[in-house]
Amino acid sequence: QSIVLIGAPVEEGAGTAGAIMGPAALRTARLVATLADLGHRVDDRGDLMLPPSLPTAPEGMDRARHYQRIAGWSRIIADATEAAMGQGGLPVVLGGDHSLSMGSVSGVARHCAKAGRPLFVLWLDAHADFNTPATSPSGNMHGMSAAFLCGEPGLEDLLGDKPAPRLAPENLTLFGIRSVDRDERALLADRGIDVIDMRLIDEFGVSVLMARVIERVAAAGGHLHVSLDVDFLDPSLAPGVGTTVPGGATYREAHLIMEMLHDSGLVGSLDVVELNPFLDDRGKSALLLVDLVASLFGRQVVARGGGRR
Ligand code: DIR
Ligand code: MN
Ligand code: MN
Ligand code: MN
Repeated sequence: QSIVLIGAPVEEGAGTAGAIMGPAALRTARLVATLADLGHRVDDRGDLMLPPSLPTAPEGMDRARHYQRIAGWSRIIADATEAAMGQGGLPVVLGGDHSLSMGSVSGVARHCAKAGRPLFVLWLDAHADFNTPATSPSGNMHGMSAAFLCGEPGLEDLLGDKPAPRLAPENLTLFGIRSVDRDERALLADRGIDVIDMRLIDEFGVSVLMARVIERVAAAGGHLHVSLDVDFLDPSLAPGVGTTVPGGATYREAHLIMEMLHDSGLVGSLDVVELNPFLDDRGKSALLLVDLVASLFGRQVVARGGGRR
């Protein structure tokens, strides 16, 4: 199976500019060679480009900043992940801010629906990204992507005439969460979203909590999409992101998660989002991300044998 790299230099979903440089920084940090050295076939498709003619915004979209551009991006990104999966590839979308997941996961969801496979999403993030245009205090669409995917109201025209099936809210796990807005918190509770916040991680450890997520996907024979937001990591490790939040995942927690995901054999698609090279410290965050992706794709300290353990 090929790993299909899809650059998505979208930055209008975030409040701070700079994520447009994310795909370039990940390539500079040797993402392609690193994956190839692990024995993978890597198909780097370069960066997507926003078409010059953008979708029009429905009435009242002023609460979703840069709606037209995000809608344009979402459509081409969804088509790209769906196509990659249709060709038997494993799409890795290089961001770009987290609004790109509205597109990437939608394309994956379309493929899974055709294949009759239930879709699960693991959202590694400091934030819940569960705002809607009505609840968002900022209007930044990178804070709305998880809610959009679960079918929350306000953005139903985003994908135009090729909408995607909604993600079942019970198949979404938010992991690493430590910053949630007031109305967003109420919505999460009401929808019964599985929220693994930092308190749970401190009490039980990532190993037990991740094993639970993996077991659920395995039992359902599901496809697991992983959406990795840089701010999931502690800001001391990964300063290259516009929305740092103290108390993030440690180096060892993050690698353990990636190693467990690799061993599960369940991950079929990935987003790496919110890297802002303009804010980074000599490429430190980009290099860490490439190391984490390497762990997800099989790098290990000593050979432990393949497959699920
Ligand atoms: C905040 C920040 N919850 C918002 N969100 C994100 O603007 O909706 N920051 N995603 O990375
Ligand atoms: Mn398939
Ligand atoms: Mn996010
Ligand atoms: Mn975040």
